[in-house]
Amino acid sequence: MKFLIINGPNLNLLGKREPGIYGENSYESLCARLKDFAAAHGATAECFQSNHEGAVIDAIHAADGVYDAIVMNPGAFTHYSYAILDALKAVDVPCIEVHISNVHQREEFRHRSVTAPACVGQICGLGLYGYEAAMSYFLLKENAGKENFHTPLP
Ligand code: CA2
Repeated sequence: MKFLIINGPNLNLLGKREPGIYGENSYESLCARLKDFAAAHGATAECFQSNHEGAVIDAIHAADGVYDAIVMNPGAFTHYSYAILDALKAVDVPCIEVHISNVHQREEFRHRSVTAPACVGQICGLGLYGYEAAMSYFLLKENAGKENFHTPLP
């Protein structure tokens, strides 16, 4: 399984600012860890980060037919980017939306995601584990029905 991990604006600052909210691990260490996690499960993961909405949209378009699944933290684009919503709808690659923090414990504007309706599901509040949780879902689904794997609930 080929994963594309997309991170939106400011997530390149992971580990450098606001460690109380986003933890102490850097963006680079997150990517290394997700690549290792994928490899340990016979998969691959490529990481993409941009502070620019159009670049995120281009990455989603380019994923069509290339990747099996997208795990995306759209950052603050989550709360207002109808263009990213449309891009997710336009491609045939399933996506899970991840938020490091529990957005529902934070400011009201973070409670709403305009991008989540185009996603299989959304994970928030699990810290960086959320990315692996999303990848685990896709791996379990791929292996559903095979020996030694549980069939996930629909
Ligand atoms: O909890 C999340 O993962 C968010 O997607 C993070 C976004 C925020 O706008 C969303 O409401 C929730 C912000 C990312 C900012 O990332 C930083 C990381 C380290 C230091 C400073 C900012």
